[in-house]
Amino acid sequence: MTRTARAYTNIALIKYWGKKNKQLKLPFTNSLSLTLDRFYTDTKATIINNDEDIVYLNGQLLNTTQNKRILKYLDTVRQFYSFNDHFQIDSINHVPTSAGFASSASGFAALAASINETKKLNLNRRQLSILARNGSGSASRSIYGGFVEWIAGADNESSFAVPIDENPEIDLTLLSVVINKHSKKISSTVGMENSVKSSPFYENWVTLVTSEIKEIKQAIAQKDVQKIGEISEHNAMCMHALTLSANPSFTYFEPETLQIIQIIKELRQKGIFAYATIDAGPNVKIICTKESLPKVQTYIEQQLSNVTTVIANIGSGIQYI
Ligand code: 2P0
Repeated sequence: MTRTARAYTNIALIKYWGKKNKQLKLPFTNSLSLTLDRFYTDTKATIINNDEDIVYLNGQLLNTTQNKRILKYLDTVRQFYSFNDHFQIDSINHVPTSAGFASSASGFAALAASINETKKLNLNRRQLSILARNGSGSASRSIYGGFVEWIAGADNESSFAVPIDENPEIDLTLLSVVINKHSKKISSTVGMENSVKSSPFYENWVTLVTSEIKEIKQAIAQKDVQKIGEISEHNAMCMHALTLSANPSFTYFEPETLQIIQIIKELRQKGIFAYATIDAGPNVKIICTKESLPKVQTYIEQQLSNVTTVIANIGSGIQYI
Protein backbone atom coordinates (compact mmCIF):
# COMPACT_ATOMS: atom_id res chain seq x y z
CA MET A 1 0.00 0.00 0.00
CA THR A 2 1.23 3.49 -0.81
CA ARG A 3 1.82 5.50 2.31
CA THR A 4 1.03 9.17 2.79
CA ALA A 5 3.94 11.53 3.43
CA ARG A 6 3.67 14.07 6.24
CA ALA A 7 5.90 17.17 6.45
CA TYR A 8 5.84 19.96 9.03
CA THR A 9 6.36 23.70 8.53
CA ASN A 10 9.53 25.38 9.66
CA ILE A 11 10.41 28.86 10.83
CA ALA A 12 13.70 30.36 9.68
CA LEU A 13 15.81 31.89 12.47
CA ILE A 14 18.44 32.89 9.89
CA LYS A 15 16.43 33.75 6.79
CA TYR A 16 16.72 32.66 3.18
CA TRP A 17 16.26 35.86 1.17
CA GLY A 18 17.61 35.77 -2.38
CA LYS A 19 18.46 33.31 -5.13
CA LYS A 20 21.61 33.13 -7.22
CA ASN A 21 19.84 30.67 -9.54
CA LYS A 22 16.09 31.09 -9.98
CA GLN A 23 15.38 27.89 -11.83
CA LEU A 24 17.21 25.62 -9.39
CA LYS A 25 16.31 27.77 -6.37
CA LEU A 26 19.93 28.05 -5.29
CA PRO A 27 20.17 30.65 -2.51
CA PHE A 28 22.92 33.23 -2.06
CA THR A 29 23.38 32.19 1.57
CA ASN A 30 22.87 29.31 3.98
CA SER A 31 19.81 29.58 6.22
CA LEU A 32 18.82 27.97 9.51
CA SER A 33 15.40 26.96 10.78
CA LEU A 34 13.41 25.24 13.48
CA THR A 35 10.83 22.67 12.40
CA LEU A 36 7.49 23.10 14.20
CA ASP A 37 5.09 20.48 15.51
CA ARG A 38 1.71 22.11 14.96
CA PHE A 39 1.27 22.63 11.22
CA TYR A 40 1.82 20.04 8.51
CA THR A 41 0.82 18.78 5.08
CA ASP A 42 -0.24 15.18 4.31
CA THR A 43 0.25 14.16 0.68
CA LYS A 44 -0.36 10.97 -1.23
CA ALA A 45 0.72 10.42 -4.85
CA THR A 46 -1.04 7.73 -6.91
CA ILE A 47 0.10 6.76 -10.40
CA ILE A 48 -2.75 7.21 -12.90
CA ASN A 49 -3.28 6.07 -16.45
CA ASN A 50 -3.50 9.57 -17.84
CA ASP A 51 -1.21 11.97 -19.70
CA GLU A 52 -1.89 14.81 -17.26
CA ASP A 53 -1.50 15.11 -13.51
CA ILE A 54 -4.48 15.91 -11.33
CA VAL A 55 -4.20 17.66 -7.99
CA TYR A 56 -6.66 17.71 -5.11
CA LEU A 57 -5.98 20.15 -2.28
CA ASN A 58 -8.14 19.68 0.82
CA GLY A 59 -10.51 17.52 -1.24
CA GLN A 60 -10.96 20.09 -4.02
CA LEU A 61 -9.78 19.58 -7.57
CA LEU A 62 -7.41 22.43 -8.51
CA ASN A 63 -7.86 24.13 -11.88
CA THR A 64 -4.99 24.85 -14.29
CA THR A 65 -4.19 28.26 -12.81
CA GLN A 66 -4.19 27.00 -9.22
CA ASN A 67 -1.98 23.98 -9.87
CA LYS A 68 0.47 25.55 -12.33
CA ARG A 69 3.40 25.56 -9.92
CA ILE A 70 2.72 21.96 -8.85
CA LEU A 71 2.41 20.70 -12.45
CA LYS A 72 5.67 22.40 -13.40
CA TYR A 73 7.29 20.78 -10.39
CA LEU A 74 6.02 17.31 -11.33
CA ASP A 75 7.55 17.82 -14.81
CA THR A 76 10.88 18.63 -13.15
CA VAL A 77 10.67 15.48 -11.02
CA ARG A 78 9.90 13.31 -14.08
CA GLN A 79 12.87 14.82 -15.87
CA PHE A 80 15.22 14.30 -12.89
CA TYR A 81 14.35 10.65 -12.49
CA SER A 82 13.61 9.81 -16.15
CA PHE A 83 10.12 8.39 -15.85
CA ASN A 84 6.86 9.26 -17.59
CA ASP A 85 4.19 8.40 -15.03
CA HIS A 86 1.53 10.93 -14.18
CA PHE A 87 -0.05 11.24 -10.73
CA GLN A 88 -3.15 12.01 -8.81
CA ILE A 89 -1.94 14.11 -5.91
CA ASP A 90 -4.13 14.22 -2.81
CA SER A 91 -2.90 16.82 -0.40
CA ILE A 92 -4.41 17.91 2.88
CA ASN A 93 -2.97 21.07 4.27
CA HIS A 94 -3.10 21.36 8.06
CA VAL A 95 -1.57 24.82 7.86
CA PRO A 96 -4.52 27.18 8.25
CA THR A 97 -3.82 30.64 6.83
CA SER A 98 -5.15 31.83 10.17
CA ALA A 99 -2.06 30.34 11.83
CA GLY A 100 0.22 32.81 10.08
CA PHE A 101 2.58 30.26 8.54
CA ALA A 102 3.37 29.67 4.87
CA SER A 103 2.43 26.25 3.53
CA SER A 104 4.95 26.00 0.69
CA ALA A 105 7.66 24.50 2.94
CA SER A 106 5.53 21.64 4.26
CA GLY A 107 3.65 21.38 0.94
CA PHE A 108 6.64 20.76 -1.33
CA ALA A 109 8.47 18.64 1.28
CA ALA A 110 5.42 16.35 1.55
CA LEU A 111 4.98 16.27 -2.24
CA ALA A 112 8.63 15.30 -2.84
CA ALA A 113 8.40 12.58 -0.17
CA SER A 114 5.11 11.23 -1.55
CA ILE A 115 6.63 10.74 -5.00
CA ASN A 116 9.71 9.14 -3.45
CA GLU A 117 7.33 6.71 -1.73
CA THR A 118 5.04 5.95 -4.68
CA LYS A 119 7.81 5.63 -7.28
CA LYS A 120 10.04 3.74 -4.82
CA LEU A 121 12.93 6.06 -5.64
CA ASN A 122 14.61 5.12 -2.33
CA LEU A 123 16.01 8.60 -1.91
CA ASN A 124 18.01 9.32 1.20
CA ARG A 125 17.13 12.45 3.14
CA ARG A 126 19.78 14.54 1.42
CA GLN A 127 18.40 13.64 -2.01
CA LEU A 128 14.90 14.28 -0.72
CA SER A 129 15.96 17.72 0.50
CA ILE A 130 17.34 18.50 -2.98
CA LEU A 131 14.09 17.36 -4.58
CA ALA A 132 11.97 19.43 -2.16
CA ARG A 133 14.18 22.50 -2.74
CA ASN A 134 13.29 22.41 -6.42
CA GLY A 135 9.66 23.00 -5.41
CA SER A 136 10.27 25.72 -2.84
CA GLY A 137 13.53 26.77 -1.20
CA SER A 138 12.30 26.58 2.38
CA ALA A 139 10.90 23.06 1.75
CA SER A 140 14.47 21.72 1.67
CA ARG A 141 14.60 22.30 5.45
CA SER A 142 11.28 20.60 6.30
CA ILE A 143 12.80 17.15 5.60
CA TYR A 144 14.38 17.21 9.07
CA GLY A 145 13.11 17.93 12.56
CA GLY A 146 14.52 20.37 15.12
CA PHE A 147 17.28 22.77 14.09
CA VAL A 148 18.17 22.49 10.40
CA GLU A 149 20.71 24.26 8.17
CA TRP A 150 20.26 24.62 4.43
CA ILE A 151 23.69 24.69 2.78
CA ALA A 152 23.53 27.13 -0.16
CA GLY A 153 25.77 25.01 -2.42
CA ALA A 154 26.85 25.78 -5.97
CA ASP A 155 24.67 23.50 -8.09
CA ASN A 156 21.68 21.17 -7.85
CA GLU A 157 23.64 18.40 -6.11
CA SER A 158 25.35 20.58 -3.52
CA SER A 159 22.37 22.65 -2.28
CA PHE A 160 20.55 20.72 0.47
CA ALA A 161 19.60 20.90 4.12
CA VAL A 162 21.34 19.04 6.94
CA PRO A 163 20.12 18.38 10.48
CA ILE A 164 21.92 20.23 13.28
CA ASP A 165 19.99 18.78 16.20
CA GLU A 166 16.79 16.89 15.43
CA ASN A 167 15.70 16.41 19.05
CA PRO A 168 17.06 19.42 20.88
CA GLU A 169 16.48 19.47 24.61
CA ILE A 170 16.10 23.19 24.74
CA ASP A 171 13.61 25.48 26.41
CA LEU A 172 12.24 27.21 23.30
CA THR A 173 8.68 27.60 22.17
CA LEU A 174 7.02 29.82 19.60
CA LEU A 175 4.01 32.11 19.80
CA SER A 176 2.66 33.15 16.41
CA VAL A 177 0.77 36.44 16.54
CA VAL A 178 -1.57 36.66 13.58
CA ILE A 179 -2.64 40.09 12.44
CA ASN A 180 -6.04 39.86 10.82
CA LYS A 181 -5.34 41.93 7.71
CA HIS A 182 -5.88 41.11 4.08
CA SER A 183 -3.41 43.44 2.44
CA LYS A 184 -2.09 42.75 -1.04
CA LYS A 185 0.86 40.46 -0.66
CA ILE A 186 4.16 40.48 -2.54
CA SER A 187 5.17 36.81 -2.79
CA SER A 188 8.48 35.77 -1.22
CA THR A 189 9.76 34.85 -4.67
CA VAL A 190 9.12 38.36 -6.05
CA GLY A 191 10.10 40.11 -2.82
CA MET A 192 13.50 38.45 -2.61
CA GLU A 193 14.14 39.06 -6.30
CA ASN A 194 13.48 42.81 -5.86
CA SER A 195 15.75 42.97 -2.81
CA VAL A 196 18.64 41.23 -4.62
CA LYS A 197 18.22 43.48 -7.66
CA SER A 198 17.94 46.84 -5.98
CA SER A 199 18.87 46.94 -2.29
CA PRO A 200 22.28 48.57 -1.86
CA PHE A 201 22.68 46.49 1.30
CA TYR A 202 22.37 43.07 -0.33
CA GLU A 203 26.13 42.34 -0.24
CA ASN A 204 26.22 43.22 3.45
CA TRP A 205 23.34 40.78 4.02
CA VAL A 206 25.39 37.95 2.53
CA THR A 207 28.32 38.78 4.82
CA LEU A 208 26.04 39.14 7.84
CA VAL A 209 24.31 35.78 7.31
CA THR A 210 27.66 34.00 7.10
CA SER A 211 28.66 35.27 10.53
CA GLU A 212 25.20 34.93 12.14
CA ILE A 213 24.93 31.29 11.03
CA LYS A 214 28.21 30.55 12.83
CA GLU A 215 27.10 32.41 15.95
CA ILE A 216 23.67 30.82 16.16
CA LYS A 217 25.10 27.32 15.70
CA GLN A 218 27.36 27.95 18.67
CA ALA A 219 24.41 29.22 20.68
CA ILE A 220 22.38 26.11 19.73
CA ALA A 221 25.23 23.82 20.81
CA GLN A 222 25.44 25.69 24.13
CA LYS A 223 21.63 25.77 24.51
CA ASP A 224 21.95 29.51 24.98
CA VAL A 225 18.35 30.54 24.32
CA GLN A 226 18.98 34.21 24.90
CA LYS A 227 21.71 34.30 22.26
CA ILE A 228 19.44 32.35 19.87
CA GLY A 229 16.69 34.93 20.44
CA GLU A 230 19.01 37.91 19.99
CA ILE A 231 20.58 36.62 16.76
CA SER A 232 17.20 35.55 15.29
CA GLU A 233 15.58 38.91 15.96
CA HIS A 234 18.52 40.83 14.51
CA ASN A 235 18.58 38.63 11.41
CA ALA A 236 14.84 39.08 10.80
CA MET A 237 15.12 42.88 11.11
CA CYS A 238 18.00 42.89 8.63
CA MET A 239 15.97 40.83 6.16
CA HIS A 240 13.16 43.39 6.36
CA ALA A 241 15.69 46.20 5.90
CA LEU A 242 16.32 44.64 2.46
CA THR A 243 12.68 45.24 1.51
CA LEU A 244 12.64 48.83 2.79
CA SER A 245 15.91 49.58 1.00
CA ALA A 246 14.82 48.06 -2.31
CA ASN A 247 14.00 50.44 -5.15
CA PRO A 248 11.01 50.76 -5.33
CA SER A 249 10.78 50.22 -1.60
CA PHE A 250 8.27 47.81 -0.09
CA THR A 251 7.47 46.27 3.27
CA TYR A 252 5.56 43.33 4.72
CA PHE A 253 4.99 45.22 7.96
CA GLU A 254 1.60 46.56 9.03
CA PRO A 255 1.17 49.09 11.85
CA GLU A 256 0.41 46.20 14.23
CA THR A 257 3.71 44.53 13.30
CA LEU A 258 5.60 47.52 14.69
CA GLN A 259 3.32 47.65 17.73
CA ILE A 260 4.15 44.02 18.52
CA ILE A 261 7.89 44.65 18.08
CA GLN A 262 7.52 47.50 20.58
CA ILE A 263 5.60 45.32 23.03
CA ILE A 264 8.31 42.65 22.82
CA LYS A 265 10.89 45.27 23.82
CA GLU A 266 8.71 46.34 26.76
CA LEU A 267 8.39 42.73 27.85
CA ARG A 268 12.15 42.29 27.80
CA GLN A 269 12.53 45.43 29.92
CA LYS A 270 10.24 43.76 32.47
CA GLY A 271 12.56 40.73 32.42
CA ILE A 272 10.21 38.53 30.34
CA PHE A 273 11.92 36.43 27.66
CA ALA A 274 10.62 37.34 24.18
CA TYR A 275 12.28 37.84 20.79
CA ALA A 276 10.68 38.53 17.42
CA THR A 277 11.08 36.90 14.05
CA ILE A 278 9.03 37.88 10.99
CA ASP A 279 8.69 36.22 7.57
CA ALA A 280 7.34 37.60 4.29
CA GLY A 281 4.12 38.85 5.89
CA PRO A 282 2.91 41.08 8.72
CA ASN A 283 2.61 38.38 11.41
CA VAL A 284 5.14 38.21 14.22
CA LYS A 285 6.47 34.96 15.64
CA ILE A 286 7.67 35.37 19.20
CA ILE A 287 10.44 33.14 20.50
CA CYS A 288 9.59 32.36 24.14
CA THR A 289 10.58 30.01 26.93
CA LYS A 290 8.11 27.74 28.73
CA GLU A 291 8.07 30.22 31.58
CA SER A 292 7.60 33.38 29.51
CA LEU A 293 5.05 32.01 27.02
CA PRO A 294 1.85 32.44 29.10
CA LYS A 295 2.93 35.91 30.20
CA VAL A 296 3.75 36.99 26.64
CA GLN A 297 0.48 35.57 25.32
CA THR A 298 -1.64 37.29 27.99
CA TYR A 299 0.16 40.61 27.54
CA ILE A 300 -0.18 40.58 23.74
CA GLU A 301 -3.87 39.68 23.91
CA GLN A 302 -4.49 42.45 26.46
CA GLN A 303 -2.68 45.10 24.42
CA LEU A 304 -4.03 44.24 20.97
CA SER A 305 -7.65 43.39 20.35
CA ASN A 306 -7.53 42.39 16.68
CA VAL A 307 -4.96 39.57 16.78
CA THR A 308 -5.03 35.84 17.39
CA THR A 309 -2.19 33.78 18.86
CA VAL A 310 -1.09 30.21 18.13
CA ILE A 311 1.51 28.19 20.08
CA ALA A 312 3.94 25.84 18.30
CA ASN A 313 6.71 23.64 19.68
CA ILE A 314 9.68 21.88 18.10
CA GLY A 315 8.61 19.30 15.50
CA SER A 316 9.99 16.31 13.65
CA GLY A 317 11.06 15.60 10.09
CA ILE A 318 9.30 13.74 7.25
CA GLN A 319 7.09 10.84 8.29
CA TYR A 320 5.28 8.19 6.25
CA ILE A 321 1.90 7.19 7.61
C1 2P0 B 1 12.73 31.54 4.96
N1 2P0 B 1 11.10 32.75 3.55
O1 2P0 B 1 13.94 31.33 5.12
C2 2P0 B 1 12.35 32.82 4.25
C3 2P0 B 1 12.19 33.96 5.20
C4 2P0 B 1 10.26 33.85 3.83
C5 2P0 B 1 11.02 34.75 4.70
O2 2P0 B 1 11.68 30.88 2.49
O3 2P0 B 1 10.75 31.19 -4.05
O4 2P0 B 1 8.35 30.11 -0.38
O5 2P0 B 1 9.56 29.11 -3.28
O6 2P0 B 1 12.01 29.37 -2.92
O7 2P0 B 1 10.64 29.10 0.13
C6 2P0 B 1 9.71 31.79 1.78
O8 2P0 B 1 10.17 31.55 0.50
O9 2P0 B 1 10.40 30.82 -1.69
C7 2P0 B 1 10.89 31.78 2.64
P1 2P0 B 1 10.69 30.08 -3.07
P2 2P0 B 1 9.83 30.25 -0.34
O10 2P0 B 1 11.85 30.78 5.42
